[in-house]
Amino acid sequence: MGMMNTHREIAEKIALPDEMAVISHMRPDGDAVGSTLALGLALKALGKRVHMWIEDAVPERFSFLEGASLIINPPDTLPEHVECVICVDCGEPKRLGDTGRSLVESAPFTINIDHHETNTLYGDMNLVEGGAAACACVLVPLLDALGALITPAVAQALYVGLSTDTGSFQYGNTTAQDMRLAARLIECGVEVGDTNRRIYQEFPAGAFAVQREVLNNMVIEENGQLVHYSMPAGKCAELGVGREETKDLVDIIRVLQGARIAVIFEDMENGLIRISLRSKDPAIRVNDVAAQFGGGGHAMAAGIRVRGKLDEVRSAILDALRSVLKNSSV
Ligand SMILES: [Mn+2]
Repeated sequence: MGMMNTHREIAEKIALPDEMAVISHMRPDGDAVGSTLALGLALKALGKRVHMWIEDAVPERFSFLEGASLIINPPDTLPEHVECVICVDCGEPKRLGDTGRSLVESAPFTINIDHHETNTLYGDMNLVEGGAAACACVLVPLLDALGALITPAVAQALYVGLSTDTGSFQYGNTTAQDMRLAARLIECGVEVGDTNRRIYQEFPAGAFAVQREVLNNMVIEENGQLVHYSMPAGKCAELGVGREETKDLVDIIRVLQGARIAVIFEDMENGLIRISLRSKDPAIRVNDVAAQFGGGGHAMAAGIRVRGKLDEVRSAILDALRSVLKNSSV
């Protein structure tokens, strides 16, 4: 545990077993789905028997990816012949969900491939690049070391991971090397227009009901520096949408011109309040505020899950954010 390995060492280890599993974090995003599929499909093409596991369904917008239907919920027990479980895009075993975590704990060998700075190096072997924009970026040199072919399906899965984790190449984490990787993936067969249309320009009707709700009820304060929205208990049912439609709500309000902090408060109806925090100002580290309430994340994107009442939790967190704004006034 705790040791870092090279691409070469991991490739040599992966080459040995006949049957293995690839697993990623619950509530999967594009990089979780894309990394699971890219590695899973590449290993299958090398003749391995491969299981692909993610707790919670693959989101609708990624279900067009070739092989997406091969991703299933983690089984209750480890299949008999699985010799190795490879975790991708997952900073800590807890994020795999209860079933996934117990599978990893019972696996004869685990490999941890990730790009979260906070990764706990929980694998028997670990390949973690904290500075990489996406787990997909960490996987490509490994696929090369394995001698795996980047087929159009593998390239598309990697491209979706890279594109979604860089905010379609808009976030500051996007490097020239990422652009070169994107170019290589396009050369390997990614259809850029079709892929981007499917992941960014095809929202189900329910998503509009949620967007209307957010835009009608968002609160702007502190001279426009702080914008927030609260989703009360029962709202999803009232709008006729599932929880998966509430995943990226903070992106709807964070684009407010002049906003420095955007927050979504969501009553999860199980006694928990979920909070998503975004900073648009490098001087404001929302993960520090999240840490005060038992949460964490990145400096400009953090989250909290806390037990309590929506209005009480909200007023405590907003107070903390207002004082952060006061102490770093522009
Ligand atoms: Mn990722």
